[in-house]
Amino acid sequence: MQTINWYPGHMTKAKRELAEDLKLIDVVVEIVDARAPLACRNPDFEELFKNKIRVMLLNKSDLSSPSVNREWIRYFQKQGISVMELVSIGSGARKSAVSFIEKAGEPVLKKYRDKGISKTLRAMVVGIPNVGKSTFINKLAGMNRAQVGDRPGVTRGRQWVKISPYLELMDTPGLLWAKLEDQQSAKHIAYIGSIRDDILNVEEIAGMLLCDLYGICHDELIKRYPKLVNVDDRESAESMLEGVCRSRGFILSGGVPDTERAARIVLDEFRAGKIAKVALERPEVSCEEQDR
Ligand SMILES: Nc1nc2c(ncn2[C@@H]2O[C@H](COP(=O)(O)OP(=O)(O)OP(=O)(O)O)[C@@H](O)[C@H]2O)c(=O)[nH]1
Ligand SMILES: [Mg+2]
Repeated sequence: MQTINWYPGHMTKAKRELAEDLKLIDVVVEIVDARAPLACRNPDFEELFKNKIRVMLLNKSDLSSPSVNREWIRYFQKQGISVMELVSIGSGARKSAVSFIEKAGEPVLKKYRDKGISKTLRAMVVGIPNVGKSTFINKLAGMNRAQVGDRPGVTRGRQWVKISPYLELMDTPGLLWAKLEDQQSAKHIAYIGSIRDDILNVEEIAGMLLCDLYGICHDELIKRYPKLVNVDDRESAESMLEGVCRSRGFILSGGVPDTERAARIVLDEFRAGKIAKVALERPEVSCEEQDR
C-alpha cells in the first residue's frame, strides 16, 4: 500500500489554536465513527486534553452493527471513559446528548454554584475529519449553524454555537496527527472518508476495502456486486475492483474495466452505508467474556 502523506498544513495551525482555546473550555467532547472508533482516536489528544473532563460520542452508529456498537460502549466504559452511542443526522437523541454533556460538566458547574455563580458550560467538540462534529452541533442547536459536508476538511476555523443559556459548544476543524504508523488504522480512516480522496490512490483504497468487506460481510457484498462471486482471487484488490466493474457494466471501449469509476462508487456506497451496516473494527474481548 502506498504510504499516505495525509497531514494537511492547516492542521498544525488548527491544533495550535485548539490548545490556546483550552482555557475557555470545561469539557472536551470527542466524536469517533462507530465503524472504526480506535482508528479515529487521535494520539495527540491524550497530551492535549490531559487536564480536561473528557467524554466520547460513538457517532454514525446507524452505519454500523448494533451489537458491535454495544460492545464498543462496554469496552470504553471499562476503561473509565464516559461514552454514548449516537446518530447525529435526523431528529431524536437531542435531549439525551445535552444531558450527557451537562452531566459530565457537573463538577465544574458545582464549583461555581458553591460560590453563588451560575455558569454556562462550555464544551469543545473534537475529532478527526468527517466524523460528524458539525452535524452533531447542528442537531443540538436545532438548526444549521455549522457548515457540514460529506467530505473531510469542511470546518476550517473554530466557531461557538449556543445550545441553551446553560450550554455552548465549540465546533473545531477535524484533526489528524503528523506521523501515521499504523497502516491498518490508515486504511480505516481512508475508508470512512476522513482523508481527502484526492491525495489517495482511490483504486487501491477501494480494492482493499472490497477485500476487507469480503471477510466481514460476504453476503451483503455479493448481493450488491453479484459478479464478485466469479472472482478467483478475493485477496487481490485489483480483481475485486474488476468484479465490481463487471457487476455494474463499467466497461470502457476495448473491454477495459473502468476501475476508477468503480472505486469511487464503492467508496461512496460504503460511506453511505449502502453496502452493509458493518463495523470495520471490533473490540478485542477475552475468551472469558466471549463465553458469557
Ligand atoms: N449516517 C450518518 N451520517 C452522519 C452522521 N453524522 C454526520 N453524518 C454525515 O457525515 C458527513 C460529515 O459530517 P460533518 O458534520 O461535516 O463532519 P465534521 O466532523 O464536522 O467534518 P470536518 O469539519 O471536515 O472535520 C455529512 O455528510 C453528515 O451528513 C450520523 O450520525 N449518521
Ligand atoms: Mg465540521
